[in-house]
Amino acid sequence: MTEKYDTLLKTKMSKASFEKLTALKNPKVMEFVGFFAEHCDPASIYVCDDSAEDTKYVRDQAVAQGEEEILAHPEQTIHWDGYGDQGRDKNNTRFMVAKENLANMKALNSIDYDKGYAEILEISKGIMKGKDAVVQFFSEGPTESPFTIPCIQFTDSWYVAHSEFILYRSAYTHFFKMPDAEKDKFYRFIHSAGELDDRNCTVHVDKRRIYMDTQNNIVYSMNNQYAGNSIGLKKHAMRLAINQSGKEGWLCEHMFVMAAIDEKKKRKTYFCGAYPSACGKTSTAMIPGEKIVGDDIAYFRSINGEFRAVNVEFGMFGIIKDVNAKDDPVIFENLMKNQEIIFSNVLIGPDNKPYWLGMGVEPPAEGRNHFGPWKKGVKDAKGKEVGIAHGNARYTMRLDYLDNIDKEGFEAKLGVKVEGILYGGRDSDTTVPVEESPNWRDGILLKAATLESETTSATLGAEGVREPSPMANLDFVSYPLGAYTINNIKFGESVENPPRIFSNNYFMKGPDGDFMTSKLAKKAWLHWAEGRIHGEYQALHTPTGMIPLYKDLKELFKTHLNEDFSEETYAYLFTFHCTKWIQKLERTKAFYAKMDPEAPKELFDYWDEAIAKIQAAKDKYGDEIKPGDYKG
Ligand code: OXD
Ligand code: MN
Repeated sequence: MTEKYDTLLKTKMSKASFEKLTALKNPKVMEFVGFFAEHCDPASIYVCDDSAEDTKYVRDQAVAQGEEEILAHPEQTIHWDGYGDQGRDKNNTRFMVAKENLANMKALNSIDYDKGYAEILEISKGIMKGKDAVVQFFSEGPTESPFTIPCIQFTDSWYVAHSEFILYRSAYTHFFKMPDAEKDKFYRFIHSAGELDDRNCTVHVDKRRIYMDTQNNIVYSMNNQYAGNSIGLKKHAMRLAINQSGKEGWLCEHMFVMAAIDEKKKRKTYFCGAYPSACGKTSTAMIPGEKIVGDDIAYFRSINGEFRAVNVEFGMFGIIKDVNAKDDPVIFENLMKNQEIIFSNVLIGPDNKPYWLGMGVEPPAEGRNHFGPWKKGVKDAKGKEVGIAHGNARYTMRLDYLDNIDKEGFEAKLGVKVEGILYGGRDSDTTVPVEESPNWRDGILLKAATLESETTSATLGAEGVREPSPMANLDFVSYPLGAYTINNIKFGESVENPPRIFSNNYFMKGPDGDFMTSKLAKKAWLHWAEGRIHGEYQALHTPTGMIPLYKDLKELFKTHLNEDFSEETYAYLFTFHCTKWIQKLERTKAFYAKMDPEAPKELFDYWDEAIAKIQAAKDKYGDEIKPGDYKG
């Protein structure tokens, strides 16, 4: 059985690659690689271990095969995804689900298992013909730790392989050391960029499919390059892990991990945070003076009864738009250095340097971007003017280049003890900048499940529409939303001291429609939360939680930002809006009912009680309750 594909593999692999593979003595690895070697039929397959030579070889191949080009800083490269392959393809990303389970997975974009499997095998048959493929071994989270999820990636894209060496921990040795009993516990990712055009971009994006089998922990991704579609270890593994964690009672969340630092008190307090896109996630993780552990995905496990988290990744695949010297000095400075970075979908000027939207630098009037040769004013096939770079252009970079990395948390095999969780949404008129939840359960149901993001003039369609985004994790939740929400509640309640939960909203607008605080005010909100965790500040009650006292914020603004924070601004920002909150909870209820017809009644009962409480407050104190007026 194990030898089934040996003859074939020997024709496609060097002796060294074949030996690396067989040295693992892992029948499931051999079966996976053998099956797709035969089915996708690449000309050759290179097997990587954890050596520096292999990491270098993969980058060199990405350049030699034309998926990346070297820039003016020779350690930096540019990769372009096709014009129609610039973001996650939600429509063609589907869970393969057995017929009998299709009904309650409907809202999660599923496909009948047999139908999906037949379709993906058809699309992938011979898809790698004439191409060189690569096999890599990685770990989600640190290797050899209770958090580790081993993964294998088989791809014909050297850009994907290069990105993964930057973004994840290479784990060939971990596979090598796996005890026999665990040899079949790993995730498998098979990817092909498909046929490439003369710019080395995927041709058949109409046949782009990302099909996930959460029963067998395998993801098939075909005819794409954009990292959110192609990189198995990122959002595909995340969906598999969410599913697994639901069965096993832990959590995989779309969250950063950071440490708030109180220099004077010599305190380091770990926070995790979930924010829908464009709601302040990266800028919170990168607040000057604090430390970052990870910017995108966290696993939570109870370790000896403690709530502990790891950053799943080793690098960041960050949105580059608006990264500039003023707003994001640490990242900007790193992007300017001659160090290993893959830029994607930015403009490369005649000087062979990268330019992007919101860079704070005058861009050249011509160059090359995701559209091809570009000149100011150029229009695409639909007559739409092409900007200098795509709004979703990215940089791929190791996290440990950043001088604000928290090395201790980044390396910790047992993760860090999390003391605070932030859920940050975007609304211009309802939720306060920071509010603490009385307990874990209230936090999940009133802060996490109710998260919303309001459309802005920067997004397509109408402005001011609230889009529900429970836990900012909706795109990746891979089992019914009700059960996922219950698992969140249960997990926190199972540990001794669950983190305190806080909500954030950095986007409340003043009476004249402008923001009322500077962009860095988030540092004051964070340090209020940090102080609360350490028992430092009194709080005022609202129908949904606890808010700061004016005197404490005044001091926090002075100490951390050297800014004056006025009492009028405080009173405005921290006013409780009864009707708006009731509407928000009604939207949450309707959304849950739509997304998961089986969602447990206890969730709706909870929200109905919360609505009744707010209604009673409204009857007693009026629709708009000033801070301090509410007495419970
Ligand atoms: C995302 C990302 O799309 O992290 O969430 O890239
Ligand atoms: Mn993300």
